[in-house]
Amino acid sequence: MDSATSERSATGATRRELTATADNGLKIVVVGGFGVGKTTLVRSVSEIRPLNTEETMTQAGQGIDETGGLEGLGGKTSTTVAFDFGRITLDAHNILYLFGAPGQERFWFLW
Ligand SMILES: Nc1nc2c(ncn2[C@@H]2O[C@H](COP(=O)(O)OP(=O)(O)OP(=O)(O)O)[C@@H](O)[C@H]2O)c(=O)[nH]1
Ligand SMILES: [Mg+2]
Repeated sequence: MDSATSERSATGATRRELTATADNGLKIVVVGGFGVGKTTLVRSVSEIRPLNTEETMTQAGQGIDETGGLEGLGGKTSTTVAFDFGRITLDAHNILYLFGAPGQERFWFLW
């Protein structure tokens, strides 16, 4: 990776500036129900430090935001309250922007 166009953030995630030739932005919105792994996906594949809009789930969500079935997956304790955002440079001209929607049914109108 070109050290002139990239740097490591304090968290160790790579920060890459867009190349000067990048002129075509493509977008994918990742949607799906609560806890299916949208945030995990965007975080895993993004070349930039992903936008973090995760907040801790509280008792107010008990009985509404069900984490049943997720116990064996490392324990889900937070949820997306706005949007995930990440980026992948496909080639010199094409940049893929990834958005992850919130999963609760009350946010489905956003999709
Ligand atoms: N083992 C395993 N666990 C996964 C995988 N993908 C996601 N998980 C786990 O499943 C849970 C998914 O959580 P998120 O990525 O926050 O899911 P989300 O769809 O963004 O959830 P909301 O934004 O709250 O709707 C987390 O506990 C992850 O650690 C996977 O491929 N394998
Ligand atoms: Mg999420």
